Amino acid sequence: MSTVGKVIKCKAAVLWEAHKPFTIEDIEVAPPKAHEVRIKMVATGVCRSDDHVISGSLVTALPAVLGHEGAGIVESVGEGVTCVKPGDKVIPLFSPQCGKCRICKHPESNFCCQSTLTQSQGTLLDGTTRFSCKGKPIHNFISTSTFSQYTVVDDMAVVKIDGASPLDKVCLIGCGFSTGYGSAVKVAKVTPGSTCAVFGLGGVGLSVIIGCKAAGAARIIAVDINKDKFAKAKELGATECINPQDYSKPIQEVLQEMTDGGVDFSFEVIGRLDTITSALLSSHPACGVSVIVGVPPNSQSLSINPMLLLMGRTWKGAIFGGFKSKDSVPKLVADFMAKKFPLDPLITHVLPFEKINEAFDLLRTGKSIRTVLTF
Ligand code: CND
Ligand code: ZN
Ligand code: ZN
Repeated sequence: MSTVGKVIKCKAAVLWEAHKPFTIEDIEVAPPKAHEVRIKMVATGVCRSDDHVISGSLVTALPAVLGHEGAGIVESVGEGVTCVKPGDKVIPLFSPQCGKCRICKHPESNFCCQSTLTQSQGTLLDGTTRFSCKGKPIHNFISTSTFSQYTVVDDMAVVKIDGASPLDKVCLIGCGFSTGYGSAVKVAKVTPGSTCAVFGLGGVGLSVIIGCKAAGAARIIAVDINKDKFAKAKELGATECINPQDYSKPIQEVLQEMTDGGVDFSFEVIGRLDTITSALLSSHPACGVSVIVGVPPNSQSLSINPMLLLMGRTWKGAIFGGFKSKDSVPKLVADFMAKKFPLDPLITHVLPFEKINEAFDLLRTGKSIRTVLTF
């Protein structure tokens, strides 16, 4: 029986309040309105940014359906949708591309003016949500809300991908892989023969390493306080691995000594102010580029001596690896299908969607890289 035009009753993981586990709830998902797309989710990765919401470090309206690294199949489309049709395999885009705004027309930038990322109202573009539970509206999360059997997204926040692609793997292209890889190849523009330092070896940091290697870096120094992450970092291209806890001096001094004054490219892929500073200081003061990838705690600031930049250093950051999402995601999926980069090493666990709290425990205890939840 067709579900088109009808409310769908299904399961979703609802976060009712911060610092609490998810509860699997029966929710109602209203049909897509004009320029919206309803998607049957097939798989979703678990990224630290979702956990930042639970810990309160990233603020968004609650209760909400979180999740931003998913892949699924279009169930139905609202009026005026031309970019996808029912049955298409798709990836929802937490960093949308409206195609019309100043930034979408800018040759380099990717942070579309329609993005809801820096707002926390938790709705679709029209200011409302299609989710409800027990008669109460449930908020969306950054255009995606993938922790649900069905989700509705704006058509600027979804893209069709190769129909042959395995959704339980390419879901990582929806965030972790692309964010890390793009930070190296597109944002930093790592050069052949260069020296890189990557702080934080989760799914995103390891994807930075894949990008540094693909760009031809000669040295890739991986930095983490969890030495269990080192084997995988080496497998993916790290040439050295260091643990700041093994040294009595600040890690930036260790890196400066190891690299004749500082690395060419450093990446902070944790989301902490102290490591953002360490990564900046470990880049060479005259020629270094330091990229912020990790999402820092809400409303916190750093005080930096401008002299740190005056000698020529570059300090930058980006969302989604600087990729224009609609243009890039199908190409990245095609590159994965052509075996230009791996995703399997990033997936350490696969669990049924209902075990979502277990997946977050694995992330918090440092035991997983990416857990993929399957529906
Ligand atoms: P994950 O938690 O898997 O990895 C972080 C790694 O950092 C772990 O291996 C930790 O052991 C390590 N770590 C923690 N504290 C320290 C420390 N003090 N010194 C050294 N290492 C440490 O996270 P992830 O890979 O899923 O995500 C990483 C960050 O990227 C996180 O902040 C997330 O919110 C952010 C992000 C950014 C974007 C973007 O578009 N810019 C998109 N998604 C996620
Ligand atoms: Zn993410
Ligand atoms: Zn735009």
